[in-house]
Amino acid sequence: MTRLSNQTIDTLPKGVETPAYRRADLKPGIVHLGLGAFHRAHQAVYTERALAAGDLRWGTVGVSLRSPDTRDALAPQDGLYTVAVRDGAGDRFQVIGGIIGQLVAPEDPAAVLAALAHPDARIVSLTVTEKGYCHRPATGELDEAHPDIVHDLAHPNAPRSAPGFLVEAIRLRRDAGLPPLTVLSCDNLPSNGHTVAKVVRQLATLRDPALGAFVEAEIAFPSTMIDRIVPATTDVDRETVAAALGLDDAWPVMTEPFSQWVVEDHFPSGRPDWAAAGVTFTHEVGAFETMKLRLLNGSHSTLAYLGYLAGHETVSETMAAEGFDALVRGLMEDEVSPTLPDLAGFDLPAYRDDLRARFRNPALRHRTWQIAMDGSQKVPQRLLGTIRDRLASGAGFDRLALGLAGWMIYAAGRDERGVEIDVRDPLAARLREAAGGAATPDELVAAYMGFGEVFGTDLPTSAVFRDTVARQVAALRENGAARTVAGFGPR
Ligand code: CS2
Repeated sequence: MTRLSNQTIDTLPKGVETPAYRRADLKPGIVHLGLGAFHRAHQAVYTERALAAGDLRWGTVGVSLRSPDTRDALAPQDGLYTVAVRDGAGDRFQVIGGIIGQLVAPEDPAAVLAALAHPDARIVSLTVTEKGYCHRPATGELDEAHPDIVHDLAHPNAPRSAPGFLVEAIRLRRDAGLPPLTVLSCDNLPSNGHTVAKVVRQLATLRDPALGAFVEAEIAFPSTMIDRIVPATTDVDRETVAAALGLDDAWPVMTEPFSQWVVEDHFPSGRPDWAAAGVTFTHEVGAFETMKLRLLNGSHSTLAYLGYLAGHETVSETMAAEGFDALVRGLMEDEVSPTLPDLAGFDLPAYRDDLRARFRNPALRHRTWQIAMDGSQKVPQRLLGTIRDRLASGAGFDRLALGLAGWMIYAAGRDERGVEIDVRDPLAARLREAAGGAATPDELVAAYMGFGEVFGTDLPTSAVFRDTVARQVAALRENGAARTVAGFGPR
């Protein structure tokens, strides 16, 4: 079948939305690090609406920091790709035109730096996942021993890490007298703007204290809350899109109708009119971030680990299994919501109900294994922060502890049938080794307490924390995830 491209886009069926502007006129105002599915289903869609409104300064040059796969898929399509929005009412398709370049950093770091130092560039945004910031999850500090940071300090002009590219780009633009870039993190991190600011400032200072001072004084790092569920694309998805378009798209992205982007409005060098595209600008981003990370992502990780161990492949399948919806409802209402900051006028019960409905969306095959990735980088902000607040108030946290216990058993590397789990995590080997010597639930919890980069120094010294989690580990080991969750009882 013919490939989607500039030459074939005019053959698309009427019902497929296409770029409402002349692509050749786009300027490279945005450089995005981490050209993955989430960015292409989220920020790129908001930016597409801003481009359609006529402001063509905001084309995006996409950068892959690791793999050439996205570039190999999109380059033959002139950067065009399909967003497929799906729910019980069927699929709706939009072809996005705002990605005007696709770079692969390991192949040509100089090309990435040239895009970041381009006179038209004003924003560098990131979706590099939690592990892409080379930080210590428990504290947010730069991990100076991280192999990529060690490399970037030795080879600052040919960086590998996101912080390395950001620091070198800031230096190049400063020395060329160009307007400073706004650095816009779009990853699921608490106070993501402050997190990326801290690692960039620390790395810049290690290179040159004057550069660190320049970052402090001149670079804006607005925080954001991002939300859209975007499962990994499968070959069946590609067939579905090809049948709808009548053209092959090597890497469409599949997503839900819901989308939300809450952004701190701090863009000294300008930004697209994202507000007209549906983005919420507020100074209360932190409250939205905490709410979303703890309610959505905390529940997601709980469903991922317990669902995987119970033998369920997807989130919707897990939600349909006995006890899981009640577990998530109780987690959200009884354990997480009391820890959330007050958001005046916000309908929290409705938000919780919407989250559970989104998890149940049968049209999205969101794999538990996909969400289970990088747990060591996720549980600090998704579960541990909430547990700390519950401990401080003397309140119970059995459901949170069950989700954490699920991760501990998952990360040990074997499922309930003794089959090895393909655990993807920067700390996977060390976690598996630590768990290997633990015979009892108490020993397993104690083994993980040695990971200060995940648990910090406070939780390992809390007997209430260790005992509560060990109790849930014991329940999972004795009864399995399915029976333990079912036995948790109604919310
Ligand atoms: C998921 C998130 O893979 C994961 O860890 O929990 O990608 C989740 O789908 C998004 O944060 C939803 O906004």
